[in-house]
Amino acid sequence: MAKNLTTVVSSATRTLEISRDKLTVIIGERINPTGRKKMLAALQAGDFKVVRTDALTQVAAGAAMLDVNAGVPGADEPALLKQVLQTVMDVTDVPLCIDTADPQALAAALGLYKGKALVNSCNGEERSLSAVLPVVKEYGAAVIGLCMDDDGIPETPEKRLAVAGKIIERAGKMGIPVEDIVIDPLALTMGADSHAGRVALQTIELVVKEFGVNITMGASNISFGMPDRAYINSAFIAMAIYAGMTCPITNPLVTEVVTAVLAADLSLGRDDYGMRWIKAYRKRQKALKEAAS
Ligand code: THG
Repeated sequence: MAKNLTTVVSSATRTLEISRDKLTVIIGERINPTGRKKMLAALQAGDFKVVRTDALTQVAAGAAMLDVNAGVPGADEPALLKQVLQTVMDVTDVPLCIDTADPQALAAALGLYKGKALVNSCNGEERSLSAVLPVVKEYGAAVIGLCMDDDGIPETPEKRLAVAGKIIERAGKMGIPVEDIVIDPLALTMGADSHAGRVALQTIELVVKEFGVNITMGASNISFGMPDRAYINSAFIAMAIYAGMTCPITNPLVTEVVTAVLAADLSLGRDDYGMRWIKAYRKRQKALKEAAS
């Protein structure tokens, strides 16, 4: 059983520790034009109002970090990602997760970012390891490692563990410490494969036991194509937290998901005196009263 590691990320003014001994860190997923027509159209038109609003509402709803993705087809991604990132840094001080598959956009964003970012992501493919890890090292960032490689996404938890191990080993050889690697076991949709949830959960258990690293996941992927996604997502996220996930990438505007995270932290003894749960309850009550008046 490996020791639980702490990943430290920061903004210009705030430091955040991600660990299984602390409250779960929600990484707000919404600053991402993929699958969001309104944001895509706004970014294409050079309008950053939606980005500003999404940053503020997600933090108000409980996101302790924000994922920033500017993947607009045909756009100059290094330039656009920098603009989106600057917009987010202008309105909030939570640490950011820079979500791009383009190494040039990544370097441009890390050059602009103030603090220690979480890079989203590299995977076990040779091409990815050799392009992303040197940039991560140069800027002293932390990085998400996806459990997939040149052969695709492995079907079994054991094979995903092996990919995680390969990423951790390669990062270590480059001088990136193991605590700065956050593993994503990969949540695929259960709409296509009913075992997708179980495989992700078992991968979390294996990776945590072997390496003690922090774990993230695009936790709403699991329910794509299913009805009543919020119920699925909230049950799944609570189970994944018990298995060892520490920083889910998800939508904090969905009450079921946020309350499931709070209840999971309470149930695992991370919420002293239930103060956080009670505070969130009062906030919901206040919002209800304001909506009624
Ligand atoms: N792992 C890592 N990073 C990731 C993912 C992952 N980044 C991208 C993605 N997956 C996580 N981000 C999102 C963002 C949005 C949605 C899901 C995952 C989403 N959007 C709504 C939909 O498609 O129904 C649109 C909602 C809206 O318009 O408000 O669900 O797995 N490391």
